[in-house]
Amino acid sequence: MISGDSLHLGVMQIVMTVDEFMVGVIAKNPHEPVFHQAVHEVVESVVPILDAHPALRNARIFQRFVEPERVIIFRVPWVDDHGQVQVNRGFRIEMNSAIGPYKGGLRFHPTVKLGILKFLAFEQTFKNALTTLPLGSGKGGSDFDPKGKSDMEVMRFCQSFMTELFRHIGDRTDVPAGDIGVGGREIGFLFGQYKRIANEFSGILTGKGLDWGGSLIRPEATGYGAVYFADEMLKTRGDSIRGKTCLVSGSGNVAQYTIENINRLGGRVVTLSDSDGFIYDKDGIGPDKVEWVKQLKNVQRGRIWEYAEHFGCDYYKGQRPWAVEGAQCAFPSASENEIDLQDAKRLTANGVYVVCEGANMPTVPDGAKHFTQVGILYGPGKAANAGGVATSGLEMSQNAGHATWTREEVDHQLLNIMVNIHRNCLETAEAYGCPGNYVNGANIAGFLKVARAMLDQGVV
Ligand code: NDP
Ligand code: 2IT
Repeated sequence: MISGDSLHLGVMQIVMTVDEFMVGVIAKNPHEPVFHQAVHEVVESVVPILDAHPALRNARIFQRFVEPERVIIFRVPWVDDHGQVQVNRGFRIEMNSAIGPYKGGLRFHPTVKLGILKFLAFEQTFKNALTTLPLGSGKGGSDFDPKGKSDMEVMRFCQSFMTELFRHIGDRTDVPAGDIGVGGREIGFLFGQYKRIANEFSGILTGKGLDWGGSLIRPEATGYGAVYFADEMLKTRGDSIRGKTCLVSGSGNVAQYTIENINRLGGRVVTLSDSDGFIYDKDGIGPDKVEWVKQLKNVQRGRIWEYAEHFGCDYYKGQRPWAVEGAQCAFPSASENEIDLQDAKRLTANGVYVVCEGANMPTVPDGAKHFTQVGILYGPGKAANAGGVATSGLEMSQNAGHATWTREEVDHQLLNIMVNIHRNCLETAEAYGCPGNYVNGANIAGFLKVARAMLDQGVV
């Protein structure tokens, strides 16, 4: 029930189709195709809700969803190891604070632009609502490329980035974390500079080191959570991840812990990738090999072809792993739009019937429609990868209570949260006439929670 249905705003009922709405979004946000893509998918899901609740349309709730509360863009100058001045651009999108402080990661990658961060911040609104924790939404980052930079260059960049960002964040205002290109090393440098210039030790970032306020299981959480979500989807068909052969893309944080959890739950992973290509290890990437990958990627910062050389398996340069035969599950865990329509068709033709998104929006819209039409178990990123930000929420709770929970305690809470998100998506999809459609379930459930809060709080 939407409490504001009887609220009189003194306006005629506003009626708008998906297409009319998108014309306005595109005109107002030109050159931001991934932002348009993310908005289009959600607006398709929520139009029936807007039709059913005039209070939401009349309060222009969805128009407010697509307009960030605040966008900060800033210059990030730094000096490289050759004494040359470099200039990057920094961003923070403070998207929606209806249900909690802005919360979402920082991405450092040369492709970062305003539109990419707006799509990620928009997705974060629904994802964070699904966690059941009091987390608003945000995203930030820079077009800085950490690849090939020395630790000292990364440190100088992070210090310059935080020298501007620090005035906008706070443990009850905006709490960034990691994303592509931002892991434990970067969070450490960012935290050190914040503490130095703010003269304050507080939980202004998540993904912190265990010795200085971090939470056990936060590094593992996104990957572990995606596998828990896949297992829940399989349970609806009396099945489980045990014995399944899985395709994983990426080889960073999300991919590494996705494989670790698939191994823990008795499945087997045969692929890994980076932006240069993928490896196919028909013997499976067991626990020892996962440790080797962590060393390669997180310490030596090497490339995935080195895995093929070391373990003597196949490497496919410039390709993605979606044509590999003999798998039942796929966990895209690298980047947006990494599964196109042809990949999606090939996956299902080869017998894959679980696609569980560790990455944000890794499937193009036609690919996602294909998965829904053929009726496979398709878990969209904003539900399936919510374990990362949820465990960030658990890190914030521990910081606020000056507490440190055990590994088992945090993992147990993560599992519970993923089970609840799964149930919420499934029940919402059922209630709104599209049983088994996790895309609509996630969009509608996330939307309703934030929309109700916005109605309660008036026109802000
Ligand atoms: P990492 O930086 O740790 O790893 C990213 C991986 O993806 C690397 O293997 C990278 O390869 C590959 N990659 C990046 N861009 C591309 C591209 N354009 N094409 C092919 N491969 C690419 O990042 P994460 O593992 O943290 O993030 C992966 C995905 O998961 C992203 O979509 C992120 O938004 C999402 N996510 C992350 C969460 C987290 O907690 N970290 C939480 C929820 C979602 P290379 O080294 O060659 O660049
Ligand atoms: O996309 C995401 O959810 C993240 N990168 C994690 C955000 C967070 O605040 O932990």
